[in-house]
Amino acid sequence: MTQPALIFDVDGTLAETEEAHRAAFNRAFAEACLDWHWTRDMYRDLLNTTGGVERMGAYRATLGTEVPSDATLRDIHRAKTAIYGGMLAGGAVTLRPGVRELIDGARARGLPCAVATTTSRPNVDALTQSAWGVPATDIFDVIATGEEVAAKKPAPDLFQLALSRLDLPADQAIAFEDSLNGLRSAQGAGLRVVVTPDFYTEHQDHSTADWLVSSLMPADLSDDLAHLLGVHASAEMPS
Ligand code: XBP
Ligand code: MG
Repeated sequence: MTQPALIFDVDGTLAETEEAHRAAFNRAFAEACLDWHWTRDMYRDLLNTTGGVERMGAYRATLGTEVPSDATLRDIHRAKTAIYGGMLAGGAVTLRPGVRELIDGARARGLPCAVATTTSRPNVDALTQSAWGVPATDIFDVIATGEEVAAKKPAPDLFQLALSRLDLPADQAIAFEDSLNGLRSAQGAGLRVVVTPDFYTEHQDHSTADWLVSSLMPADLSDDLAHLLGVHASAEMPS
């Protein structure tokens, strides 16, 4: 088979962004004079609901209240996105080990690289600006983000949208994910999936993944995956 296109999740996969998201939510709550504060333990459960607005709605439901209104939650989420963008511009997040080398190497070999993420387009640009100093379109051939689909992960819509924009069938691409919701989404679109769990997802069952790896560094890839990606286990020269 020819080398596959690569479709990347963003949050948790390209970078451990969720602590920045959580801090941005908490700052936005405080600025809105809302007495919500999400701890790490709460956030681990809250992440089962993908999408920031949906996550706030799910939390509101646990409180048994209908306030703040949906419109207010959307306003708070807009503020949260601005806060998060500022945090990334200030260098709050770096790429996970191996990500830069994998993507830069794939691009150099002409493999299409795409994004399929629940988060919004400004947040994808914030990450590529911070990590590569360029907008997302300079790194990724195709970008599919949460505001473009009817159903977020674990629905397959985001990966289906990325595949249709790549103009490729699912068997000519591989998805990279960190979470069970993401794994289900990618598998629902018929993709083979590499899962690299992170701080917030390591407790989940990712056993149905095609590859389960601790990082995307060459040394952590299985031989078949490294071969498929055209990655060599060590770039070191023999001494
Ligand atoms: C990540 C998410 C996102 C972020 C917050 O899911 O669920 O909602 O936590 O982003 P995945 P927004 O990595 O599976 O795509 O607040 O911009 O929605
Ligand atoms: Mg993720």
